[in-house]
Amino acid sequence: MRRAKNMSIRLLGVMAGSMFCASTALAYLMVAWGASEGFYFPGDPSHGILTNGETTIAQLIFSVDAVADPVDINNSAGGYVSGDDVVLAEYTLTSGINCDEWAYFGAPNYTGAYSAGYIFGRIFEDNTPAIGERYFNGPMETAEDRSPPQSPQSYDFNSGPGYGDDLDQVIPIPEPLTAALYGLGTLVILHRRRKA
Ligand SMILES: [Ca+2]
Repeated sequence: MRRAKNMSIRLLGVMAGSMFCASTALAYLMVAWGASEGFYFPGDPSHGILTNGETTIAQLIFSVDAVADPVDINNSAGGYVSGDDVVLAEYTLTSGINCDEWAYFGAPNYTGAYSAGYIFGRIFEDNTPAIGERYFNGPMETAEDRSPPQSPQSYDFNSGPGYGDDLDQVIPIPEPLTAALYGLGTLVILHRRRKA
């Protein structure tokens, strides 16, 4: 009797264990990312974006929608993304160390939790992004659930075969938030005056 009771306790344990596993099974986003052709300066395909020793930032970004939202220069803590975009991984490139002047590179594979959405790459002109500087967004691709033992999803910043891309986006002047708040304050005062 006692043995049967132990058996049932053990069975309950196994059942609870498998239920726990089922409810916590993670789907994985695994990405091998890099640039197969590199990058050149806007209007000057004769040289790459870095001179020897210069450093810049490449990012792997997740977006729920299929839109690469513009760089927000005020969001340095979040990797300069805006809207629903989230930086998954950053890779610092230094010409002469882990890339050449064209910033042709292969970053370490990214592994994280999967959720439905898109991924894209971004590279900046240098490692201290500023208003008016340039950056490039790679192609937008659907994020894939690549739970092990599958191989990582492959992501290439360069979509055009046989040639690099130029940095075709300009970091915009941020929205004047303080001016907008000031304007809102003025409206409230006017409204109150009208009521009085
Ligand atoms: Ca987005």
